[in-house]
Amino acid sequence: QAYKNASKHIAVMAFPFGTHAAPLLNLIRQLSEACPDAVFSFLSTQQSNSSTFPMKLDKVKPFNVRDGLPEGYMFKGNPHEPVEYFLKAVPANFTEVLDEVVAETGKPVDCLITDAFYAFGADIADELNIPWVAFWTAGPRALLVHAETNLIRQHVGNNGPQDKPLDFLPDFSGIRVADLPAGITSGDFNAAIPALLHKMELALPRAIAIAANSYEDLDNTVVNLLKLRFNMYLNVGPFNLVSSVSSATVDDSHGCLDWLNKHEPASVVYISFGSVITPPPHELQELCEALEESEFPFLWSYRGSPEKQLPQGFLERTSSKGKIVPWAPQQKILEHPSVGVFVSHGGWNSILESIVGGVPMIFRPFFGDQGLNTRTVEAVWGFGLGLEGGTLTKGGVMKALKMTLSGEQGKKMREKIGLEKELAYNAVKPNGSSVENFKTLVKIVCNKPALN
Ligand code: U2F
Repeated sequence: QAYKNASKHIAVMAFPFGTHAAPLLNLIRQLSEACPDAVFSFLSTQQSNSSTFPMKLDKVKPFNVRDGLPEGYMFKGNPHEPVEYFLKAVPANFTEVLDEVVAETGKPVDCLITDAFYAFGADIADELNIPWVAFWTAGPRALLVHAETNLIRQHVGNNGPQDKPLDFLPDFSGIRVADLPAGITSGDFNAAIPALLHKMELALPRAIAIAANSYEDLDNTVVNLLKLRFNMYLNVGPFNLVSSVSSATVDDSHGCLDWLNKHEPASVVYISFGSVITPPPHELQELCEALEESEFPFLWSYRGSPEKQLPQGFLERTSSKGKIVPWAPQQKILEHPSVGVFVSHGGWNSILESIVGGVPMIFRPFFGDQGLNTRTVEAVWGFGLGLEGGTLTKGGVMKALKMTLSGEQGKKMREKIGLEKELAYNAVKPNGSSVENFKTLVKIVCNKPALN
């Protein structure tokens, strides 16, 4: 029925790993509200759809595509493995389902929106003679280093000196070769993800627009470079502020917010390494020792089984100081006045949420954009710290906690991130930059002016 009455059919192809599909669905729900006569077919894997689709939506319909895993596949802990299998199945797994949807509904596709990772979006859109909109889920700086991979390789060569600053790019003098994602100047360029991102570099200039989960004032010099590079680069975030969707679904079944209510302002360490990573055992050991010895109260969203994986007796010994939960309402936690610092892996969504909460950060980056995000927050924006040596050590964590929670530097960071928070709020006010950019996106996708 939704298809029969719709004046437009928009196909959406999500990347079903990490926190990619959720912000894309978030954007699509906003678009659906702004274009009520359009129907959206949202294609992702079954596992991704079942965790991202909160409920049945009238005009946004999920469709499952093959995940490419061999029969009987058992996950053994390497998060890149399912991604590699999946990437062998694209784009056929998407196009076969899209063809079925079109055949069954009789509604040809008018516009294609994909995760920016999918260079094949450009080919599918060309074949169907429709516009392609790419959605970038990470920060502007990470997009720029992928867009400028060739230039960066020309300047630093392959496997060049790790401490060389990237000062040939505007506002990059604080960023070093070592901070770049693998596959730009080092690592295996032919591995699945670097190859995917290189294809993305070549295809993105063909997108009619790139929409991103950020806002104009965050990294403005870089944003301006992206605008010169692409047909249209539109910051339409941060979604954690724009969306009426995510804040409505706060699940605090573990009582984190009540627990935080019992603590002093800016005193608690919140820890989460996102949706993909669990740090290796020896680093967990060091982190636990640092928490135990420094005695700051902590709230830890822990992926895994803390009883088995954390040092013996740690849970009992820290039970009056710490709370460990399997999943937490992160945005609400970061907005709680008791939280003083966020220890994370440097995922983009976490950084945006920390900005909106006004909470300084400490990073242990693992892969992809995380090293670049860490260095950007530390050296360019000044409201967070990377750890000495880049990994979790007892001494390094204790020093960073002390600096951010009780030192002068922590105070300065809090002031700086407070200013950034204001800019984020300004972007989403009526007539704010993200709101205006969203209207432009609506015109492109729905081919008509946005409803106000
Ligand atoms: C990949 O990111 P991740 O999923 O590992 O990490 P984030 O971008 O920080 O997103 C984690 C999200 O999960 C939420 C949290 C964030 O929205 O609020 N969450 C929560 O609600 N409760 C919890 O207990 C724990 C987390 C990738 F690994 C990164 O490098 C990229 O930057 C990112 C975006 O492309 O995708």
